[in-house]
Amino acid sequence: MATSRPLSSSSWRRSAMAMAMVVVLAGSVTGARGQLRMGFYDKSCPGVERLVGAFVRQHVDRVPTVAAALLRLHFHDCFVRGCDASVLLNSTAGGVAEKDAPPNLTLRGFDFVDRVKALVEEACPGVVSCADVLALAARDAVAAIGGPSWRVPTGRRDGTVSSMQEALDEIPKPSMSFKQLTDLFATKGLGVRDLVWLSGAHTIGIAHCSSFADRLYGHPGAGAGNDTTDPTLDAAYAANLRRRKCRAPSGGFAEDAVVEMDPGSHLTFDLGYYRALRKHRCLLQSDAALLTDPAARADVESVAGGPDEVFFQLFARSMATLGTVQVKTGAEGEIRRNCAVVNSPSN
Ligand code: HEM
Ligand SMILES: *[C@@H]1O[C@H](CO)[C@@H](O)[C@H](O)[C@H]1NC(C)=O
Ligand SMILES: *[C@@H]1O[C@H](CO)[C@@H](O)[C@H](O)[C@H]1NC(C)=O
Ligand SMILES: CC(=O)N[C@H]1CO[C@H](CO)[C@@H](O)[C@@H]1O
Repeated sequence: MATSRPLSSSSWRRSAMAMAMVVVLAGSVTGARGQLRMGFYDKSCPGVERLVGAFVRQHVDRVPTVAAALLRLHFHDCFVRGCDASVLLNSTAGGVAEKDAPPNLTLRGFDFVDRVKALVEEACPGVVSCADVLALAARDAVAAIGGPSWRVPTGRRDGTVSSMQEALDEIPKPSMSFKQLTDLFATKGLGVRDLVWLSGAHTIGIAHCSSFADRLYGHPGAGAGNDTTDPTLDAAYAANLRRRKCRAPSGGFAEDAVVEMDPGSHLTFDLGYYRALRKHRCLLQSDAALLTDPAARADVESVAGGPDEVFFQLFARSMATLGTVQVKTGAEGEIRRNCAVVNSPSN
């Protein structure tokens, strides 16, 4: 727009504003998120998405618990160094990896991702990233147990660094308050509602008793001489956890016992999580935290009323956003051949 006429101050302001908008828009298009695209492998590895989908469906039909494992892996991956498959790397002599950090101790599904990746490598060696394989497999696994599906643009590149300390710092802890959770999500470009809808992932899967032990015993919110259970946990449900689900045969507390996150339907992607949460029957303090914020609580109550489709759409949209967090694209990173090790470990 070459014009020799000096701009009046108001039209200067207008064009400055327009320019600012162009910069903002260009930023979102050329930023890493913009470089992911639907069907990134259409030419370089045609059929890869069908290959992943078929393998995942076949296995999830037989072993539905795989779905929760993959969904959580994808989430943990995206929260540390962006969705770059760093979560899949093994520890090395150089350092302890995310995999081996305490909050990650209970992650499952590594073998499964390695098997999908091996299949993909057979079809197209060195083309498809582990980060994309994980993002696609998580999506397909949730769909396979009757949950929603979402768009997964591809083109993620794999990182070469995995650090236990970063996982400790970046993965949300079940003991976190609403404010701590929303602050952490904000650092990933995720809003309050993304927290509310993504927490709905806890409608599937399991938790170890150690993950919510402090809600059952010695909870600081309970008075001395009282039952020390977290008062925000339904009393009958808490008693059942203490006396049955988390009780070792010896009578002590069974740290390693596992409990269904959504009792009765932990293999089905449904509204069970929000319905249980409404009744204060969720295992984690971070779940209960959603009820401590009036707006989040209203969201929980409205989505719990159904139908499933409303939650599905909201969850799908937030998952699509989660899958783009701080991704590496273009010439960044590498396409790992084996998801557990970087291509040139000597570097
Ligand atoms: C909001 C913060 C979150 C916290 C504090 C949190 C924490 C946890 C904890 C402590 C467990 C139980 C681990 C165990 O004891 O074995 C768990 C399980 C799980 N989480 Fe989360 N989580 C959060 C958000 C999410 C998100 C956003 C997703 C996915 C979108 C997710 C997906 C899952 C799944 C699927 C399981 C079950 C895993 C299995 O069956 O092995 N979580 N989470
Ligand atoms: C990564 O670690 C797992 C578990 O320790 C092991 O079974 C696997 O062989 C390792 N993978 C590589 C490529 O070293
Ligand atoms: C026990 O809990 C009740 C209700 O929360 C409270 O009123 C009472 O003061 C507590 N007792 C003690 C000894 O802390
Ligand atoms: C394999 C590994 O690194 N395990 C660690 C998990 O976390 C506990 C503490 O909770 C450590 O003691 C382990 O070394």
